[in-house]
Amino acid sequence: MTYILSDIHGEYELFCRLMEKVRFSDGDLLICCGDMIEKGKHSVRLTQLLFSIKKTVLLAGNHEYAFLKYYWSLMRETSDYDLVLQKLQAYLAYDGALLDWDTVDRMEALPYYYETEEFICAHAGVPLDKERRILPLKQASVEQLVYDRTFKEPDVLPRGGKCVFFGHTPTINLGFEPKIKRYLREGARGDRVSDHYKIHLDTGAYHSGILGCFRVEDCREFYVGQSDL
Ligand SMILES: [Mn+2]
Repeated sequence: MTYILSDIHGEYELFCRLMEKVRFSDGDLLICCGDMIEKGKHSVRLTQLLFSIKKTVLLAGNHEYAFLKYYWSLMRETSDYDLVLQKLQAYLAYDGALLDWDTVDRMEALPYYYETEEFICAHAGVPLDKERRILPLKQASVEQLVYDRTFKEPDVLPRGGKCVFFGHTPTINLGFEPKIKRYLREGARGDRVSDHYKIHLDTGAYHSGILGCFRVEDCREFYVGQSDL
């Protein structure tokens, strides 16, 4: 099975409970659409756990990107690598001391989008042309993929057959429940990914205490937190 989620933001316990709830196992694929770190306390512990899972597609969000920009700026300033690591550990505050070079290297290698025949994943969304067709992702800037706040708007529905999974803004900020928000195509039932224009994944785990994921094969949603809704 394939499970997609986003914006875990250091909420290690919630993430573990969610994986238990779906009985996640080695044959399953986990896709995380970015923002694993910051806000919650366990940025590094969570990131290292995600890196240890057998089958994953982990994308960078704006928080990983900001961390990497800080890292690159330090590397331009000094060749004292011990100092660089110390500063990066301080940047991730609460559990930053756990940060090692392997984790930094793996964060630097994170992609910014993921595309299949059926769907696209990107942290903030995808760039669209005036007719709302999805522009080639290879040409998109990192800033567009991790920061753009227009894609979340309910009236921004991408044309074409692919569903777009994204996060970045908690769904509660748009006046919805702290759950995954689906945008169904006209007349579609919603039991296939292709029935959706886009699926907004950010349950605002850090603020709401609720973390959800979406299962691709049967389009079921799973939640932990607030008595699991
Ligand atoms: Mn974000």
